[in-house]
Amino acid sequence: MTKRKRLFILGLSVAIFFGLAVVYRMVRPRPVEASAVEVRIDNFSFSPTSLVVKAGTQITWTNRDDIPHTVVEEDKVFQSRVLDTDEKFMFTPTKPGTYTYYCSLHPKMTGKVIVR
Ligand SMILES: [Cu+2]
Repeated sequence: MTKRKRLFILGLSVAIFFGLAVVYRMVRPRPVEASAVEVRIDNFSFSPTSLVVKAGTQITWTNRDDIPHTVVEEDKVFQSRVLDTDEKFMFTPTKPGTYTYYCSLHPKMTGKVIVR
């Protein structure tokens, strides 16, 4: 291989590497840059189902459904009482990690908060 060809391949590799890095930065889940975020509970689901936030971000769940729901973290890191229509529950995570939660009245309803 000529030196020229080798340089071309090296240059191409570097360009592809940085291209992929840029694409990765665009598609990876980024923390919501806000001091507070909302999760809607409606039609037996949490929306958004999965949320990425920075530690210290206040999360508010609001029950927009016609029936009661709860928000219970698997390891009881946070746990709401029974929320009737339009009632809210707030939690501010301080430790990074993945928190999976569900509705104790309808355990098939699940959601996730990823704290960075
Ligand atoms: Cu429920």
